[in-house]
Amino acid sequence: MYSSYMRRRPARSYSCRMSMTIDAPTLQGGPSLPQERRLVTSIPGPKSEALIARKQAAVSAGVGTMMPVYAAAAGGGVIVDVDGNSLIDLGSGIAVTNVGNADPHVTAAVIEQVQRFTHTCFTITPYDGYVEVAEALNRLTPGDHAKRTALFNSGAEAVENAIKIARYYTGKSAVVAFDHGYHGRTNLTMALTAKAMPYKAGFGPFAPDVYRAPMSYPYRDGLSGAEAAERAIHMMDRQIGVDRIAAIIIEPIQGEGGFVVPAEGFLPALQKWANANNVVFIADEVQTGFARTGQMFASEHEGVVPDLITLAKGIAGGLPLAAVTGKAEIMDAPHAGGLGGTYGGNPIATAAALGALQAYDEHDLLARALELEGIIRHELTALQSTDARIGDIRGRGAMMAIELVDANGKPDAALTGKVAKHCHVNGVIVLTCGTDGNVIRLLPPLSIGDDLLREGISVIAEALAAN
Ligand code: PLZ
Repeated sequence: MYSSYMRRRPARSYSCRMSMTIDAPTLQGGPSLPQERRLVTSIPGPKSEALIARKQAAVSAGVGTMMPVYAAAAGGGVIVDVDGNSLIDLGSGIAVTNVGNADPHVTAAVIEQVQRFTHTCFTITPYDGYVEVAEALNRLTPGDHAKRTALFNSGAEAVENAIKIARYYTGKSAVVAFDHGYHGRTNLTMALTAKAMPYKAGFGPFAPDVYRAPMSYPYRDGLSGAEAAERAIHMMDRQIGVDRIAAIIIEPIQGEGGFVVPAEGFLPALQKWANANNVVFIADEVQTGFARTGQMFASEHEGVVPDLITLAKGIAGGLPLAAVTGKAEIMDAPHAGGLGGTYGGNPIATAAALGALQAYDEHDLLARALELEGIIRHELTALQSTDARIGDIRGRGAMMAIELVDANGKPDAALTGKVAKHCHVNGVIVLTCGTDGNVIRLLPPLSIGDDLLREGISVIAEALAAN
């Protein structure tokens, strides 16, 4: 029974504008939560309904929400909502809780730190946790050259800073991103992001001197990695001129753009070209990083050694932290005081990161990501053999997706939306992505169990059968 494991804290109630009160049951999250899909109300239940109404009255309409339920606790492979429904989590809060929600390594480190001090500002009165995270990232990221790290708050902020550093180092200004790329929602990162709706429409003008090169998208373009790289390099040479290009930025596997895995050889060819032309090669591993793909960083699958790498999401078990790590001579180029921010590398977030890094190691989450890939590929391949609407299965590790198409092979966003909705109301959190909105992506926490993962995929199968 729900109440048998629910640990109620002293009753708290929150009164809202309409003087309605809602009990907020406080559960102990983390891996000890029962690992099951269990619906005790319709989705959304009454407590979530009430919160949805309050949200509408209090939160900017520009901030959309995908799931119609409000979270109360999470851990392992489930999120429990305020009505007591337990949902299978195949999203990890967009690839963040790789080590699992409320992982004990993370919560212990946070509690210890939050009781010592919560903030001093690293650029005013520094502390050791920041330095320790920098040392760890310098050690863990690809390449054995001398490295330096700077910490920030979000993926977008890391990307902004990587571009600043690349421009400073090269003395050049043009930046190249790729078709389907996603790099954030700030002004410069909106310029780098490909997709207009919902990220850019109405929010311009955007930062100048940003260009877009063609991506390698094997399912759609049929090109080899070498051919796709030649096409991109030709465009950059002819349309921009290499003597103007400070940096190229690319996700080794595209996230929001549709889990596009470039053809083998594409990334190494771009890296080689960049190195030969004083162009900083930035790998945006915000979504692919931290064991998600079965390597600590996705660049490693093809032996790519980026000049700079941007990191966030999986870095700190759910606390906001981001980083730029890269070659010492590039990272050390800006003048002292040129990089910073009030909260970057906040002590609670760095403590959480050190806890999360322990969890990656102790639970051997690299191996776990590959095991999850095996299960996902097996289940999805079986599904595809009887359903031609699954045009492509792709990804690596616990970052896998299906691209849904109609009878003519065209992207089928309507079907994708219906499949996702079916999953949501049946207790499975799945996310969609893709420039054409026709990709269902699976990003389970690496702490999910085999059976729960299989059950989640079986609900996707039901959703396809019902539509
Ligand atoms: N680079 C590769 O995936 C964030 C965005 C969700 P922030 N992706 C999820 C949304 O709707 O806003 C992302 C990413 C890559 C950069 C970012 C930006 O990271 O931490 O959201 O700023």
